[in-house]
Amino acid sequence: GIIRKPAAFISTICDERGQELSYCGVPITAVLERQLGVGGTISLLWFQRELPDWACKFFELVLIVTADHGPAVSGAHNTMVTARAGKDLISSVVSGLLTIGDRFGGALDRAAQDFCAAYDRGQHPQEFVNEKRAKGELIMGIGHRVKSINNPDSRVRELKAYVTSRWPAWPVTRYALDVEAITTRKKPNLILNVDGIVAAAMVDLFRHCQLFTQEEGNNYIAMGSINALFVLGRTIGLVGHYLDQKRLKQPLYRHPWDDITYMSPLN
Ligand code: Q5B
Repeated sequence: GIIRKPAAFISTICDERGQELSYCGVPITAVLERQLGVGGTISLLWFQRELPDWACKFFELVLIVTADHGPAVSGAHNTMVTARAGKDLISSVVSGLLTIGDRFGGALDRAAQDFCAAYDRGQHPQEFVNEKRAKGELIMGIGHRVKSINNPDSRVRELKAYVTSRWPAWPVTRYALDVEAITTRKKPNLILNVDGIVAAAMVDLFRHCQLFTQEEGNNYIAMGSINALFVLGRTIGLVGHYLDQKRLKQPLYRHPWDDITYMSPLN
């Protein structure tokens, strides 16, 4: 009989071979006619299922509120410096993206894992905070350089309002808010930040939309799918900062000497 050559790749999210491109089996014309939008496209290409409208709209809300947070943050700064060094769009955007990590914009996956593990083991939020402190670990999804209870983050307020009005249940988000109530008593800037609220909401989305098993939800978190929302959103802003610097014809950046403390160990 005919022996089929084993395929080098398996792909399960997109098929462009027929007359019409399809995203996870849904023809592109249907994606457009049914107005699935960017949220619905993420739902098909990342999660291989059609998630409910409230979930797709949430993805779009996250993309909007994480798109940019000014020129001073690590990602935008790197992109601007790179653009001003004469580099191209991709190099400049990638140099911004590479700053995303635990402390800046990339705390979502670990925040999701930590909040949901603590919630699942029935740990009181105060014990969770105490345990983190005892281990000398920062709580992912908590804290902000400039936002605080006295200068609230409107992005977090909007996300919280959306989740608490649209989610079938949101116990992990409740847990994260209970943690925030404790940490802000210690320092006003130890708020539930934009990473933290998206992370907790995504755990509740995976668990309560009735379209994922718990194992599937946990796997998507472990794979980095929640950080991916921030990465995708912030890419919009990084492209904006690149274009801005080029449009303004900004010269090569050199950091001023008076803003550097030179300390040689031999002097
Ligand atoms: N302390 C965010 O730090 C920041 C604590 C904590 C317990 C915590 C810090 C942090 C966890 C990671 C996280 C996402 C680095 C942040 C984002 C996107 C962004 C960014 C933008 C955008 C801020 C001072 C004192 C120390 C610390 C204690 C601080 N955080 N304790 N758990 N999580 N958070 N990252 O203000 O006793 O004085 O020694 O790493 O969630 O990135 O806009 O900027 O859209 O672009 O520099 O919003 O919180 O404070 O590190 O000097 O600490 O607070 O132990 O205590 P800060 P530090 P002590 S959202």
